[in-house]
Amino acid sequence: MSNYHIKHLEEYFQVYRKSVQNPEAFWEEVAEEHFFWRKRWDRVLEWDFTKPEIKWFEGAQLNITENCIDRHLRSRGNKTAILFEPNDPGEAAEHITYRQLHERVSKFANVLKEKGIKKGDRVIIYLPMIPELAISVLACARIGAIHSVVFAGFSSTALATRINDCGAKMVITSDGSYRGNKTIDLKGIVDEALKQCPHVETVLVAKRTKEKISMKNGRDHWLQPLLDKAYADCVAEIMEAEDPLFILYTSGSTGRPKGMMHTTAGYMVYTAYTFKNVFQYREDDVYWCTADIGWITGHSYIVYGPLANGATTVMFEGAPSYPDFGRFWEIVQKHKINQFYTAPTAIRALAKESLDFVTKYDLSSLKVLGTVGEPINEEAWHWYNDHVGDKKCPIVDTWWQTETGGILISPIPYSTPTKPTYATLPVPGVQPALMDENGKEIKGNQADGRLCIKFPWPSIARTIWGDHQRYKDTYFSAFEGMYFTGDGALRDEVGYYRITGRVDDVIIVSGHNLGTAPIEDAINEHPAVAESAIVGFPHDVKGNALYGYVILKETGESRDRDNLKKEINQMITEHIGPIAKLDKIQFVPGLPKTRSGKIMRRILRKIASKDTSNLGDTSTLLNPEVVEQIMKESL
Ligand code: 7RM
Repeated sequence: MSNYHIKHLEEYFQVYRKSVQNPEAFWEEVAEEHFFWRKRWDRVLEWDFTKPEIKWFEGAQLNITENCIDRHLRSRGNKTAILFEPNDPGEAAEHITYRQLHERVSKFANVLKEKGIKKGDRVIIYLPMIPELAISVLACARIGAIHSVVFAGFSSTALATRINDCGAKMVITSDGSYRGNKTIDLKGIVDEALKQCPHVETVLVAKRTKEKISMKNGRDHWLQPLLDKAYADCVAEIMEAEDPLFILYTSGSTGRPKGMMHTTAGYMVYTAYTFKNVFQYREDDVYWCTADIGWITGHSYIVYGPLANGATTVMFEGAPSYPDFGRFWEIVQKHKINQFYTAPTAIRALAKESLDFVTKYDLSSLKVLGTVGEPINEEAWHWYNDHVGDKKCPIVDTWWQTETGGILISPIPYSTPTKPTYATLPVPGVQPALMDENGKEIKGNQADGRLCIKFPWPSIARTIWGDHQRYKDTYFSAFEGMYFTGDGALRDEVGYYRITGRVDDVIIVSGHNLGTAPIEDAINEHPAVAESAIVGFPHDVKGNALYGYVILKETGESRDRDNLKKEINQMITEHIGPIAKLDKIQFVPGLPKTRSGKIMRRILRKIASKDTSNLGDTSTLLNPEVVEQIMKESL
């Protein structure tokens, strides 16, 4: 029996038991057998959740790109590593073999070096889903630079905040991007952002749309001519196990985004291990995750996890609705996809369209279907199972977070019997706990509480960049000695977990985590706005949509309301991005507040979801009369 590849349920239970009885021996065995180390570790694990401090494989030396690329060259040199499918179905797909990937990453790494990037420097990557995105990520890792990918749908303000927060010297971008029938001027967004970022010395620009853009002399360089001149070999920087690999920003419930910092060895071991088991990847399979590399799902399960296993991983530039709603299934047929991993919001959007878009294509290559990002509702689960998987493909409902680096709760296909809406059982090495309001663990099956993890797993984020105190406060202070996820969960009679959703002020819209605070900050910048509060309400495609309650200043009272609504959404688009736009905006005379001045979002949430039969205790409100009025005028 191998710990590395679970093939049936008894094996899962055996492996799981071993993994919690002796986590260090368990992960040591996985690390030993499946990776290439320049130097072996001295200690497998050192941890203290009260500080908090977590170190895996201390003393080990490695480079993650040697594990993702070089060590496959001999046996898989001509195998496709990255299969790029462009936005436009008329443009040819590109197969990048492991050998070609080695050359392209090496050249790119040499360009980074030539432009003065050294180990430990931060590099912001703001690119669409084109091969240069994965290649630049790997090129950073090759030389020990810390990459921070910013999703190319974010606005210039959001980009500038992230550039400044991590102190990046370089930005990698493209002239523009394609998505569906739209062309976006990415370089223009970067130029706007950089007005606020004096420390950026270099901008590398990949050519994609060939639109005319402006290049700033001395700062901006076209990528291709530099690559053409670069050496095709680049010795990998030797990294310590706990050296930072990347920073990825995620929204918090308050204020600034949190730069989650992941380190090298543990992240590599865990993403590789979970990729192999959760997707049951076999040598000649073609695996496709539809996420963008700008999110953690793309980092762990498009780039690092698959490549560490020598897999063929698909990168799709486009949208599920372009040129029509059959695009995903056309790609599945075209590339004979074996594992397909997407988000519930995409499934719901496609399920609303004619079934012909699905039945038109041959989906018989599919073996495993996955979902991630938010709870999947029963209807969407069945549609996915019946029409995409033809009832033959296990659905892996994978629960995890930017902070966890990899999948923590998920069925293992062909081992764990699935159950709609349940993420089911913890991955080996993961020890979940449900906590009650008093901070006590609820033992036994059949429980409902806040989801915590009791013991470190190798890919847990090690800190928030530049703010360790916030890391401690956010994740390790709510429940003593535990990592708190921010999610609520149920456990059924056999111990299966069902994630019920966020219990903090993060709202998941179409699978994107949005903190309420940054959106409110953006709205409040509008000159006519005095104060605002955002809540989520159920939406049949997006999962949640945003409902904004806005108090106008006296000067705003006379303004046309429809124009104001447009301007408010415009503010949000500029500060955060179009994904954070409000579906409904209600102008209110006041917001329900506690005596300590905290907005009672619970009440606003109920009004927004038209569930006002029982508003709960409003006696602690400073201004109970405002609730009546908000209810009367609600949308
Ligand atoms: C991977 C990712 C994290 C939050 C998390 C949950 C929610 C993710 C599921 C899920 C129910 C799932 N990272 N979430 N997966 N909820 N079932 N299978 O999405 O940092 O962007 O979001 O997403 O609330 O805390 S993330």
